[in-house]
Amino acid sequence: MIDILMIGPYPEWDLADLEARYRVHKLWEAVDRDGYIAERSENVRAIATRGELGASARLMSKLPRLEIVACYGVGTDAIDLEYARKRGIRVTNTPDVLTEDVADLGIGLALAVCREIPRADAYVREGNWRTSNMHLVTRFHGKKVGIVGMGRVGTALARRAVAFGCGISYFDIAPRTDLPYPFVADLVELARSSDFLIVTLSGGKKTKNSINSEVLHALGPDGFLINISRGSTVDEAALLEALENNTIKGAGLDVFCNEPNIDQRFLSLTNVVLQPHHASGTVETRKAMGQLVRENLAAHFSGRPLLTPVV
Ligand code: 8YV
Repeated sequence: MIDILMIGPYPEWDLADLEARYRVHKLWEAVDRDGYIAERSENVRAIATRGELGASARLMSKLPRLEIVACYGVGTDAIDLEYARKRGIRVTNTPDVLTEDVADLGIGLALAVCREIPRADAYVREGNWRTSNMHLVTRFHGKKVGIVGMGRVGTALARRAVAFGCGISYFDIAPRTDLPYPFVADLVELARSSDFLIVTLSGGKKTKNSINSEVLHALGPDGFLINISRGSTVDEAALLEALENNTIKGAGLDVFCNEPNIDQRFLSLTNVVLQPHHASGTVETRKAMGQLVRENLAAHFSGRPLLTPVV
C-alpha cells in the first residue's frame, strides 16, 4: 500500500475512500508532529492537504520519497511551489468545482452586511421587534461593484452582480479582452468608484496587503468590503481600524490572517459579518473537491496524466 500523509481532516466519505486505497497517516492527530513525520518519512509518497494548510518546503524536505502534493482547494499559496518544482514533486488543486459556491458566498456576504441580516435576526430573537422598528439599512441591487481579481470566481461574481442590476468594474494584473466590464488599473481608483469592493485575488506574496489603508479610505464611509480570497490580501490592521472608525461602512469576511485564531477585535464589531473560511463549504462542492483529490492521486500512481496539475 502507498503511504499518504494527510495534513488536515477531510469529510468522512473522502477519508473512508482514501483509507481503502492507501495507508493514511493523519498528521492533525499527532501530538509530536516532528516525531510523527520522522517515523514515517521514509515511506510517505503523497501529501493530501487543504488550501489553507498547504505544504511548506520544511515539511516536504523531510519526505525524501514524496512524489505528489494533492490540495483539497484551488488556492496553492500555502504550498511551496518553487520547492516542489525543484524537486520534481507534482502538485494538484481543485479548480472549477468550487467557483460557483464561492461566488454565491460573495453575494451572500454583500447582502448579509448591507441588509444587516445577522443583526436583524438577533433583533427578532431578542424580542426588540415588539417595542421598536429596526433601523433602516442599505440596499445592494443597482450599486457599483468593484471586483478585485477577475479570475474564475471574479467572473462568476460579476455574472451574479449583473443580475442584481449592479454596475461592474474590476482590477487585475491585465485587462480581460473577453469581458464587457471596464478595467481599472489602479486599486485606489476602483475603490473610490465602488460601493462594494469584492476581493477574489489569489493569495501569496504578490497580492499581500493589496487592500491597504489608502484603498479603504478611497472606498469611504458608505462603502463595503467583501473578502472571499485569502486573509493575506487585506492589511488586517488597517481594516480593523477602518471598521472601528467607520472609515468604511462594513465588511463581509470569509478569510482572515490567523485562521482559526482570528483577531478578537472583529468579535465586538457590529458592522462586520464573519464566516469560518467556508465559501466552498457545501456538501455538493466538498464532494466534488474530494473526488478530484482522489482522482489526481489515482492518476499519478497509475501513471496517467493528472486531471488538474499545478506543478
Ligand atoms: C479550502 C480554499 O481549501 O479552495 C481554496 O483555496 O481556501 C478552500 O476551498 C477549503 O476550506 C478546504 O480546506
